[in-house]
This record gives sequence, structure tokens and C-alpha cells, in this order.
Amino acid sequence: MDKKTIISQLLSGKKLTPQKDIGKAFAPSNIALCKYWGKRDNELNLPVTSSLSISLANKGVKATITPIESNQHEFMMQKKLLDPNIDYLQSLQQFLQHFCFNKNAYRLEFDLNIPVAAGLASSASIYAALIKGLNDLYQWQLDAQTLSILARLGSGSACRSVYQGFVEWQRGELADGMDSYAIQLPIQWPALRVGLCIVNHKPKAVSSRAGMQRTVETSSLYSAWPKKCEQDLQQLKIAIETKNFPLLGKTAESNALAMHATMLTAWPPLQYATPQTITLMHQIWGLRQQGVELYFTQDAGPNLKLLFLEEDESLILDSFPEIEIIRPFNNIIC
Ligand code: 2P0
Repeated sequence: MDKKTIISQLLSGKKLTPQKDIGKAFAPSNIALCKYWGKRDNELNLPVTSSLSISLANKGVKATITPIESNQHEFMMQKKLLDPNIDYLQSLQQFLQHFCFNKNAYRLEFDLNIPVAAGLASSASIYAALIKGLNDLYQWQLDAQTLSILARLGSGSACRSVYQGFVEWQRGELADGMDSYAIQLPIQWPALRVGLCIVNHKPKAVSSRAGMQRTVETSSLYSAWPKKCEQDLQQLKIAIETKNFPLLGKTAESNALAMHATMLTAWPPLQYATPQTITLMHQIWGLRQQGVELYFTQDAGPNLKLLFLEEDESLILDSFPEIEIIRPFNNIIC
């Protein structure tokens, strides 16, 4: 089944004319503790493995969607009009076409408080905010599961950005992906901290989409990845349920390093780390040897996300004064 058919199935019986002048929504960025890296269906963004993330409370994207009389969409980011031909907007425009029911166009305004395309899951929050914004504009009253599936059709990890807190994206088994959506885990961990360690704000040279496809097709280590993920997911769920921070940190860091190992063994090889990323890793491992409970995770970019607990906040800030500390269970915007 193709994307178009699935979207019309999910929206069957819903009004296809806007019910308001403007649709608005916020979606948080999310950081995977057990990563999504590899698809079993490229068109529908169906993953090889399940994944688990933590959403970043008030860090993410606010989308404002206005139907306009035009034959072209308009895109604004941080109040600036974007050239619709830029690479970054091509897949977004293609996806948006599925929601132009009366051949209408939209002005899409995105306000981000995270860097774009630097491995901080900006695309996840953009697609999730877009779907939630359309839901508001058309007053579809879709449930979270449907919102998650629609967001996934735009960008895989966006299905997790529909929620706050700990989120599991269940890979599903069905060919049409109707059972591949995210759910929120009903557990809070207010002492958990995520430190954003920005090495580079620049957009990445190889997109996640291209990077994961190259890895699946060419990496000799990729065959070990699904089993590793399955084990890590179980360990992370135990860590979250029992509030076992060392288990959470160790499992998340090991999962990220294993994902990057599959990329390094792809051809051409793929490495998102820069020398500065590696220096930071050694600094983290050094602190851990001194007994500090500090771990990291890394996505498709050079930046690291530090994982630690509230009690170590000032100690971590002494070593990493530049980081921005996120409290995933405080200041939540839904
Ligand atoms: C994740 N990443 O789980 C992993 C870890 C990057 C590294 O999900 O092709 O932008 O749109 O489905 O969701 C980034 O991949 O890829 C990603 P598409 P997406 O967060």
C-alpha cells in the first residue's frame, strides 16, 4: 500500500476543509536512548527495530499553518521566508502534497529553539508539529496513535515527537505499518537531565535518511544491530521502571556507539563525529573513571547529549560550562 492510500484511509470520514483560519501546535524534539537506524520499508518509514526516546519538554518546534490562495507553499523559519527550492524542504513539500485536499497551498511557519539538521532531531519535531497543526486546523480530533502514524509517514522519528516523556516506537509487523507507531511509557523521572553539548550547528553533509540506507545496504556489522537493539530496549525499560540510572546510561551509550559502528563499517564509510566529539567522549569516560555517573548518546551529527541526574548538575557544569541542560519532565508543553 502506498503513502497516499494510507493517509486517505486514516483521514476517512474527516472534514477536508479547514475549520479555522490558522492551525497551531508544538512538538518536542526527542533523543533516542535506543536508536532507529534502518528501514524495512523506505516509502512508509517502517523501521527494522523498535526504538525508545525521551522528549525534550519545551525544546522543539512551534508550527503555525495558514491556508493561502497560491499555487506554491510558503515556508518560514525563525520569521524568515525560506527559498522553497532548498534541499531541506524537498521531502517536506512532497509530504505536504498529501494534505492539499482542495489543491490549496499553505504558509508554514516554524519557530524552533533547537538547531536545524544538526542531529538534534529537528526534523522529527517539524513533522510532528506539522501533523498536530493540521489536526488543529481541520479539527480532526485524531487520537495519539493516528497522529503518530501520520507523523511517521513524514519522518520516522517524528512518530515519537507526538508525545512528551519516555516514548517507545513499536516497530510493528504489518506491511502497511498500521501497527508501527509510538506510545508513551507511563513513567516519570523528574531527576533525569539531558545536557546538549553542541560541537557544530551546521547541517550535516549526509542526511539520516541517506545514511541509514547506506548502512543497511553496505555495512557488514548491520546484521548484528537488530538483536542488539532488542536487548537494549529491554534493559532500558528495566532501567526506567526501577530508576536504575547507571543501567540507563550504560545501555544508551552502548546503543549509540553500536549504531555508529555500523556506520563506520558502511561503504563509503560514514562518520558524524569530529575530533572535538572524540575529545568530549574521552572527557566523559575520564570523569566516569573518577566515579561520576555521566553518560552520552550521539545521533546523526557531531553533537553529544549528556545523560546525568539532578544531583550531579553542578559537577557536570564545572566540566562542561557550555552545555544547555534540559529537564525532560519540567516545563512540559503538550
Ligand atoms: C533516532 N535518528 O532514533 C535516530 C538515531 C538519527 C540517529 O531517527 O528517513 O530523520 O525521516 O525516517 O527520522 C533520524 O532519522 O529519518 C533518526 P527518516 P529520521 O533518533
